[in-house]
Amino acid sequence: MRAPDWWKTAVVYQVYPRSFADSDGDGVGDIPGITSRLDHLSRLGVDVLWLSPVYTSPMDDNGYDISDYQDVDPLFGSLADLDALIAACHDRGIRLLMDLVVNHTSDEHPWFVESRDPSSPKRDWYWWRPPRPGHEAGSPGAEPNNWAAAFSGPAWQLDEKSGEYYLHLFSAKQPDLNWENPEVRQAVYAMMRWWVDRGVDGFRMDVINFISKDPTLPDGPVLPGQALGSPFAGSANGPRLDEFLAEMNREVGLTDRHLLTVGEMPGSTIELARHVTDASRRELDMVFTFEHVDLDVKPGGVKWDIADLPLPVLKRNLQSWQLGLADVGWNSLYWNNHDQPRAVSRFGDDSPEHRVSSAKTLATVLHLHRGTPYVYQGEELGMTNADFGSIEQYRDIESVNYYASAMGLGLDREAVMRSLLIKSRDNARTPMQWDDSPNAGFSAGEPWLPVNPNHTFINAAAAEADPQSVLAHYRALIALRHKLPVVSEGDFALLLPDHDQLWVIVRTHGDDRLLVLANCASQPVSAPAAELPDLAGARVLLATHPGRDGLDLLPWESRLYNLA
Ligand code: TEU
Repeated sequence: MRAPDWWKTAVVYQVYPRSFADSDGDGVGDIPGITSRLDHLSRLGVDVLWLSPVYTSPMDDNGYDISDYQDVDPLFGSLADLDALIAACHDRGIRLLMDLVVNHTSDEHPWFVESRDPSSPKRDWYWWRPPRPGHEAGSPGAEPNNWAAAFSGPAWQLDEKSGEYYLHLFSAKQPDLNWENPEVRQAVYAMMRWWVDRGVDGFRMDVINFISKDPTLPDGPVLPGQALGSPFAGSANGPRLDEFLAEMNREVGLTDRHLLTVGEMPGSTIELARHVTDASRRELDMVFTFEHVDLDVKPGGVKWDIADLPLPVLKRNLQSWQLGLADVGWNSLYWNNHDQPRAVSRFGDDSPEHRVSSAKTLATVLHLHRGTPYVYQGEELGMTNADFGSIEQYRDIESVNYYASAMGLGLDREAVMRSLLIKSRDNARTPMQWDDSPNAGFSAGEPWLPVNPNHTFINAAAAEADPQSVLAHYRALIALRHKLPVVSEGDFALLLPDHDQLWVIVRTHGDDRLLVLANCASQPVSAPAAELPDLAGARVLLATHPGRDGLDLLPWESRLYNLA
């Protein structure tokens, strides 16, 4: 039996199945491929595998558009393969988290197919609306409101047959479910129970704060330079979110069965996260905030409008979540995932000189916050952004649509390509780098997305052979979390909050005290002795440059001290 709060000492590893390991040579990763690589996870020491979607899907958004919640897409294998993966995980003491995508289905899901008929009992399972009054269906501006979809264009698609529009906050092939309808909710809960009975240990819930929407679907604010309105003022964190989350928890027995729940919540605030992760409310265990991954955007801009991110801004943001959820609730900790650029390219320095140190230092800093850390596949190797030279190399719907719409609007091509290079989701999706062979040991066939040429030296086999690798550093951090309650439970304090290079953290638990001293810059720095605890006699538990001491730090040098 699991302990109720088992996830407080756990580390989660995210697998993006399409890009992890291909067992059958079709160029796309699959479930047997994952099972064959579980040793990598065991050796890393992670407790949980979060599996991005493997359900039946037309793959408009790489599986986040689901047409059958209770089957596996043939591209990834079969239900039997998934059962085998769950069993193989459990044999190793690894728990398995399914991705739950229930804000929307695929337009090819039978529920939606049925819903296209206005007289069907499923009509109300989605958000169907007539054109804006006084407008003819299909004419410009006839959409029921001004919302933009996340993947470009309006969030409404006209169905010629009925003359009505349906809502899709993501692609037109991802219609939003209407959670106001109790039948929809019961159908989702029944599906979740079916997975729990199959042995899964919890759910990562895709855009779960979007399930409750203001039912009047009001127009959203239009940002300068944008043609359409933002839905997120009206659609995220809707009025019935707490009610739906609590009902889901109760109906599926999420807390009762000690399952892990993490809600992906774009636009969520500390206040909201504190509230929904307050254990006494029995809603969610933790949420994924977007605040720290939205900091490198120009004020008022969208994700493609890239701005510099001063270190104090990043440190203070993470600090505010630490303090905000210190006594109530729980944090998740992440630098990257399948939607975000690679951590080392974005927050570190992926040049040959600094890649290894900066990947290690970023890991130390994140894992020494209080919360549950998430490692995204390849992060533990210090994998970098994709470095694509042409638009033809991109596959991600968000990137491809953004490029097309930006070209349509006459934006500067070079600038758009630069934004994609830095922010495209495909940066995270290039195949996992297992070894230095031509396809990086990922596939015997032609990979669906190009392998990064740097796999010749950044790969798991090379990391295994090197005791100073990024991988070895992650292993040490994960082992420390399991061993020392001060890592998982200790109070958090940030020192030198305004220092623009140093990230200094103190963790305290009873008599135990740890200090992180990290230079988060590609220049050396001298740490101010007067503003730090006395380090004389402190033992170094983990360092980027073992054997060195003193307060003069090399670029990206960091140390974890035991002060007790
Ligand atoms: O992402 C939700 C989300 O809001 C963003 O991360 C989005 O993917 C995009 O990057 C904004 O720029 C979740 C999934 O993680 C993502 O892969 C899906 O595409 C999306 O929901 C729709 O299911």
